[in-house]
Amino acid sequence: MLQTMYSADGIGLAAPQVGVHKQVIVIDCEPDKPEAPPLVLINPTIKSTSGEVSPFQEGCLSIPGVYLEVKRPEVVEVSYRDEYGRPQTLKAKELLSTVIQHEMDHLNGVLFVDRVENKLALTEELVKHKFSPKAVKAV
Ligand code: GNR
Ligand code: NI
Repeated sequence: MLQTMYSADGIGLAAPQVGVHKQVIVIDCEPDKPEAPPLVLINPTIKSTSGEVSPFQEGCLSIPGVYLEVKRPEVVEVSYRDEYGRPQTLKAKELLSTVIQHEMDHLNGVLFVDRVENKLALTEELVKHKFSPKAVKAV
């Protein structure tokens, strides 16, 4: 999964995106920094989220070229097991918080386009990137 994420120039990847039906996500928000190792989150659960939400321009390797604003809680606290099977918790904000929530959505079959509030912008962006009329109509 890390290889796939790095070769696709992604900063996160969820197992279902590569046909693996497991609760596993990998994240590396700073791929150019060797001192910041990638995160592996197994069976992640959200312990808490902040009341404050903030907008962030999101993209997804499963919907190439499409970038749209999504509002999500600013801070998220997650429990998970790392690649060694050790229980961990992590409190994230900013980009990491966004990516954790984006990846955890994938584990539940939710894509960021499902969370886009501006439906007009969504339709326009999907048409622009040649997604099928059926995919657009389902919006
Ligand atoms: O590479 C990715 N970048 C990104 C940018 C903003 C918000 C979320 C992401 S995740 C995405 C990789 C991906 O699709 N993971 O599921
Ligand atoms: Ni994605």
